[in-house]
Amino acid sequence: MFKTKICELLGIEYPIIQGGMAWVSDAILAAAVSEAGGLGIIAAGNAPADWVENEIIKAKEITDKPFGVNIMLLSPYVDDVVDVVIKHKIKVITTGAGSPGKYMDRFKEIGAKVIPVVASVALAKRMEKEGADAVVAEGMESGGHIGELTTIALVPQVVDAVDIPVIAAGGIADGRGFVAALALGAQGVQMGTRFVASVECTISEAYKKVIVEAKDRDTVITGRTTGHPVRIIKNKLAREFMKLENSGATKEELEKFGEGRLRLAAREGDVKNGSVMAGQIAGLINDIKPVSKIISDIMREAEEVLSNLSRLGDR
Ligand code: TUI
Repeated sequence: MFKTKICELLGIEYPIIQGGMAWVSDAILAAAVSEAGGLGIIAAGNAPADWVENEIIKAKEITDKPFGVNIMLLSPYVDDVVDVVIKHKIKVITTGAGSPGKYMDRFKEIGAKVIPVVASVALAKRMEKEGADAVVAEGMESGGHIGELTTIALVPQVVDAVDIPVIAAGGIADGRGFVAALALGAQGVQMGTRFVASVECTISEAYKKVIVEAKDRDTVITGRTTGHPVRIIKNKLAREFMKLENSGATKEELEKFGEGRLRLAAREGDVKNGSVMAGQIAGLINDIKPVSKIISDIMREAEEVLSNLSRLGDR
């Protein structure tokens, strides 16, 4: 019922993509999402290339279905990570936190579908011109590094500006969000926070618990002064970071303070002193479910939403 151009482009059953989240999206999560009919994505984040290569090998052992790799363009290892995805002929490459322009030709040479994550119309248009196969239009409701626009404002503007398929991200975690994204003209959705609260996600149980317990206003944006605004859960680290930021700390001091904090929360379970990146939709997420159930629930809810909409005018 919800087969879209994105399903065709990526060879997947449902137009649901799992966001590439540093320290979260590993082979196990990505393979589970692909096995369930969506597109799983391994996130390179700031990890060295050999970690990425290992995860690619592991994912191939778990699933024969297509999966992708997300390249975080601010990573110090970005050039080596690009070499690894080329070597393994990864079928879908998404990028974040910058423009992948200079790598585009090499990605296209291996036949990869290239899907940059964009937060503006200008970058979406530039990506289309440079050969992108689709874009993820990511609103500022998302967790992690974000742009300025909300999903509901950004997505239709990107849809009107480009001819390639658009995938909506930011603030989506259920069938209502999924249908809303399609109503805005998107051909699919990318979700991050929803998949963090999954059985297969290998991060600390403490991190998942924070998301399940989060309420609507529990996230804040930190790092605006560094030029890299990041949405995280309001905790001790967030308060300390904001205090430092308000006291006029330099970009270098703030970066030093923030170093290693995501790993601390995601892998060591220190959700007080660590950075718990999550989207605003965390407040809607109240349970930890298997990935396959997350996807099947969304598809069932989406059908219900459509059928309710079609009866809106009835008396
Ligand atoms: O990349 C993300 N989300 C992320 S990356 C990340 S790791 C990190 N941690 C701390 C600081 C910085 C990164 C955690 N979450 N989402 C995709 C995304 N890309 N959102 C916004 C952008 C973006 C922003 C500016 C893309 C391009 C851009 O400018 C490029 C240009 O040349 O205009």
